[in-house]
Amino acid sequence: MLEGCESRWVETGAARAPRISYRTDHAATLLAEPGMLAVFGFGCPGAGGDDPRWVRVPLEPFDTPAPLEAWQVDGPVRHGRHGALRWASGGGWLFAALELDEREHGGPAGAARVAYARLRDFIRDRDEQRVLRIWNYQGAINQGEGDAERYKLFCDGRAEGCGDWFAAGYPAATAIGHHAHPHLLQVYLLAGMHAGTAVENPRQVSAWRYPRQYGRTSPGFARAMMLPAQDALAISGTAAVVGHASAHEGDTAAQLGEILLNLEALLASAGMPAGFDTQAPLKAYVRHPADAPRVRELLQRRLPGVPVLLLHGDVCRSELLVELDGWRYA
Ligand code: 3EB
Repeated sequence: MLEGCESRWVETGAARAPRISYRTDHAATLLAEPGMLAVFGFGCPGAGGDDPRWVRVPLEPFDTPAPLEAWQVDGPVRHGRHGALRWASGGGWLFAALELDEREHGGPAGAARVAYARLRDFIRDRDEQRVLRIWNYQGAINQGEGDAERYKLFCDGRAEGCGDWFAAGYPAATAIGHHAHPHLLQVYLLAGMHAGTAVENPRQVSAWRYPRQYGRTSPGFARAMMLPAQDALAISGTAAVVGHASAHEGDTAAQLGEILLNLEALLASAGMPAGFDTQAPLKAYVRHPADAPRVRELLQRRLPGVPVLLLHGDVCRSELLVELDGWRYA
């Protein structure tokens, strides 16, 4: 008596994808629900207590009141701390999060190196060894010139901290600049017991093959990750990058149009049905607050009914004004 996604579970033996959704409940209410792996508040929301599953993402939402993001899995959830690292596991999934003060680690590169080394060390002893999706939120991401731009230093440190961790293939990822404490680096991830399938975008050069002009260390991420049961696609931060070049400099609406073309190409490349639906939670990171109403209006027109959370965030190339990421369920 199995139907829908559950039949995929039986076929592959892999756990059903976490259900990611935006919810208007209080954090404590969500954390008390069965199978709650993690709950995210945006900006500086009220207390979610000291539960390791409660995450304050340092990006201001453009909607008030902003919803919380909930990750829910099948089965009981355990959680704990490992030094500064917080984790939760259940249903074959692992959530882990770490916030560092760059000043304690010699700057952006050192902090990224330590963050990735600690996450790697922690995950080494876990059943859930396969990192599928990572989020990185860095302060003042575009500050500094050339190879000394803070995002590029982050890329250097990330690669050092990873070592050969992702030699077999990169996870999907997002790297966005926040406007909270400038020295705060936040990294969190989703891992599972089985490998996913990395998906690249035929319209875009793979990030790890970007030419030298974008930095000493190419960013290590896949454009998307199909989860092991093939029931959900985790979509990396997607900007108006075509080939390896930034498109439509200075034109937010045109960049958004290009992003939607990139997303369509990515879904096709993943073998996913075209378009997004009411089950597909997306985020739009908008550099200039003045652009937020226009971005919201365009997204409502182009993606009607799709839950999109608008956040104030800086894309890692200063000429890029908007970026989308999120999930597409099969
Ligand atoms: C891009 O396409 C935009 O460094 O982990 C998107 C997603 C971007 C992830 C990362 C960077 C990262 O190159 C930037």
